[in-house]
Amino acid sequence: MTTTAQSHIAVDAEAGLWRTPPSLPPRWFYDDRGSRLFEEITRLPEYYPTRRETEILQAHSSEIVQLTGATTLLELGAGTSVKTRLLLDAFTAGGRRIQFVPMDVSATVLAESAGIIGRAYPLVTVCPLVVDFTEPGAGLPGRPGERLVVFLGGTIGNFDDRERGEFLTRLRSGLAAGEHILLGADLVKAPSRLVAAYDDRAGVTADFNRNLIEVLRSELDAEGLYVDDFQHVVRWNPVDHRIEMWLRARRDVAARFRALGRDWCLPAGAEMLTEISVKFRLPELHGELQACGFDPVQTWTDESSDFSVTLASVR
Ligand code: SAH
Ligand code: AVI
Repeated sequence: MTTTAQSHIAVDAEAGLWRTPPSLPPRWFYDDRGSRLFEEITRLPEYYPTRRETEILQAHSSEIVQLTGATTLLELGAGTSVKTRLLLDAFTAGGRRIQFVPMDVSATVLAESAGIIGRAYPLVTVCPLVVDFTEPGAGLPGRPGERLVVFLGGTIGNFDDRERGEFLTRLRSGLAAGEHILLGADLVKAPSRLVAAYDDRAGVTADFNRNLIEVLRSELDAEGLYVDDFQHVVRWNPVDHRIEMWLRARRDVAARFRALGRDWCLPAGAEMLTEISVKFRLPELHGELQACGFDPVQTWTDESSDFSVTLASVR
């Protein structure tokens, strides 16, 4: 990771690790190994969101393109942009040239996918940006009036209610009236399916979760901090309709972060909150969008109504 990333993780660790319960923002999952593990997650039999969202985009990308008329596609938390290629296909179908700006904190994944997409799409000018979409003041590139901001994968669910409101409001303020966003959001369903999607039999999500300990260890120069001391725990929280991922200490943890000059103790059985993944009901999601300055234009779901993609215009 870069020096900037190191100083950021120090700030986030100081703010989160000594709280009750301890927590860290999910962006720290995505070092090179974490990004590769996420890619593996998207192919797991239990993890339906990627397949469902792909189905929706396969069926409706042309319609989405017609409804927006955008010439610049900005993608937040783009990752490998595999699904986004369905939109790029539709945008360039008539020989139209467009600009594509994938944005992500993971510089390696971004550089790789920008190269692949640039070679595959001669009509697309690819301008990758390493950016943290939670940072205030990170403006949106591209010419106002012609942009579509794409936020796929259900990553909007990784914010809590307050963070989501702040994020959408800031996104709105960076866009011009009449521009569009395309938002992928996972939907409420049977808790057993939800828990299985985050606690897969092969243990890939457990490795993804526990990788956070390795990121903390290496980025903050920790001693006494071991991945094997932590157990992956997944719970459905019915009150906040969200999946929660935790790491539970298997034994007393007594670590020292040399980069912070601080000790971190976690008694056996204590837990750290590593990720929330909110699942939505469409009327509520539409209400939130409206409250933040977006008018929902259309929502598509897959045949089983597992996942949703909403196009909304900026008011
Ligand atoms: N959009 C892809 C990837 C989703 S995984 C898909 O639908 O499959 C979440 C992605 O968001 C990862 O690539 C991760 O690196 C990125 N990410 C997480 N937090 C971020 C942040 N704060 N700012 C920018 N990107 C972030
Ligand atoms: C990126 N985000 C939408 C994923 C999710 O489903 O919340 C991250 C993830 N965490 C565990 N599995 C996948």
